[in-house]
Amino acid sequence: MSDMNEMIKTLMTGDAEKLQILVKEALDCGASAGAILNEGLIKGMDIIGGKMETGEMFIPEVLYSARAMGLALEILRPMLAAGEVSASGKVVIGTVKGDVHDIGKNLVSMMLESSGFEVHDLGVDVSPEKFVAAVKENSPDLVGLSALLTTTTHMMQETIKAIDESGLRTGVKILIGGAPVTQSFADQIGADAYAPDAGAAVKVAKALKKDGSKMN
Ligand code: B1M
Repeated sequence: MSDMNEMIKTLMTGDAEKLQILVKEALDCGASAGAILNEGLIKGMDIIGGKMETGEMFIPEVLYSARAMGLALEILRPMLAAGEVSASGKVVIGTVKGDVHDIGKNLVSMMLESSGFEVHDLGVDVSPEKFVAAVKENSPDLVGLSALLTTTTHMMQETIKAIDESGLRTGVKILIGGAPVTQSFADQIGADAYAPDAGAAVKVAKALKKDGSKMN
C-alpha cells in the first residue's frame, strides 16, 4: 500500500519519469495492473480533482499529472486485457466536442483494443460531424462517446442525433461513459448502453456484440 501512496504523491508532482519507475517496480513486486490502476493512478487522479476544485492545484500542474498518467498507462497497456475471450468488432471512439479530457477515454480504447476490438480513436473535442464522418468511413459496430464535464454531456445527445439524422444508426450501437454520465442519462438521450468504467465498457461492448448487432 505504501508503494501506492508513493505513486499517488509522484502522480501529483507530475514527475513522469519517477512514476514510470514506480509502476515498473510495483509490477516487479507482484502488484497487478488493476491494483496499480485503481488503487494508485485513478485514486491519485481523484485526489488531484479534489485539489483542482479547491484551488490547491492549477491547470498547468494537472496537465503534468495527466501526462505522467498517460505514460504510466502505456506501461500497463499490455496487461490491461479485460477478458480471456478475444472479441472482434470495430469501434469509433472519442471525447465529445468542447471536452479535452482523454485519460479515461484512452483507457477504454486501450482495454477494447486489448480485448480484440479494432479501435479508431478520434481524440478529443470531437464534433458530431466528425463522428458522423468517421462512422461513414469506418462502418463501425460501436461508437463510444466520452465526456467528463457536466457542460459537455449534452454534446453526446447532439452526436447521437447527428448519427441518427445521417441515416447511419442502423447496425451501430452507441456506448457512452465518463464521470458525470449515468444509465438514466444514457436512456434519456437514446444511447444503447452506458459503462461506468473501462472494464465495464469492454463487458458491455462484448454484450452488445452478442446482442445481435452486426458485430461478429
Ligand atoms: Co478537468 N475537470 N477540467 N482537467 N479534470 C474534472 C473532470 C473535474 C471533475 C475536476 C473538479 O473540479 N473536481 C471538473 C468537472 C466538473 C464537472 O463538470 N462536473 C473539471 C473541470 C471543471 C475542468 C475545467 C473546466 C477546468 C478549468 O478550465 N477551469 C477544464 C475543462 C477543459 C475542457 O475539457 N474544455 C479542465 C481541464 C483539465 C485538464 C486539461 C487540466 C486535465 C485533462 C488532461 C487530459 O485528460 N489529458 C484535467 C483533469 C486531469 C481532470 C481530473 C483531475 C482527472 C480526470 C481523469 O483523467 N480521471 C478530473 C477530476 C476527476 O475525475 N476526479 C477533472 C482519471 C480517469 C481514468 O477517469 O476520465 O473518469 P475518467 O474515466 C473513467 C470513467 O469515467 C469511464 O472509464 C474511465 C476509467 O475506468 N469512462 C468511460 C470515461 N470515458 C468513458 C467512455 C465509455 C465508457 C466509460 O464508453 C465510450
